[in-house]
Amino acid sequence: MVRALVGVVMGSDSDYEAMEPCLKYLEQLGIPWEITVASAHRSPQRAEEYARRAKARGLRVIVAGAGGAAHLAGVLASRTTLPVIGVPLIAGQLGGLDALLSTAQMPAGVPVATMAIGAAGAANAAVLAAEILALADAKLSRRLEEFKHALVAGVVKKAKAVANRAKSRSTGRRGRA
Ligand code: RP5
Repeated sequence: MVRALVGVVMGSDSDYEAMEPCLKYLEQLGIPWEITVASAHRSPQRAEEYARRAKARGLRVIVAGAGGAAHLAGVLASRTTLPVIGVPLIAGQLGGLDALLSTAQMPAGVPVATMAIGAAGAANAAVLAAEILALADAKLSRRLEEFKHALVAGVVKKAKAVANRAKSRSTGRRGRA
């Protein structure tokens, strides 16, 4: 069995779907992960224990996704020297702004690298975790380079598609005249 390097923790099982992009990107980049649920409010001891044992278990980065009054990433960060990446999720009535502020506004000395709200944030948590791990992993660093090249290629493809659409639009207009 491959030992997980990234621990993904969610405040609730209801966060699973929102955090799936994180798992997808970790897999794409070839990074072994594990996932669990621990709530800063409903099970603070479980959250604390997870963070306290994470490094000794071989984890190198923790990703924490939570919605609402999202204190999970901060609580985990208070109990470990591993980098903690927080993903604010949409839960309840405030569209994730509550989770964004709760995750980002940490006191000095206890950093949480806070991502964008929702799917983009979940994906970026995986990419940032990869960038941290790649500092000591040349193969992963190359995979990240490829990943970034693929992003550029995707934009070039979109630019061509848009140019073609615009071209057919102006050709059509000329045809009508
Ligand atoms: C947060 O409250 C969780 O991270 C979740 O986003 C939200 C709602 O949790 P459930 O009531 O669905 O368990 O702690």
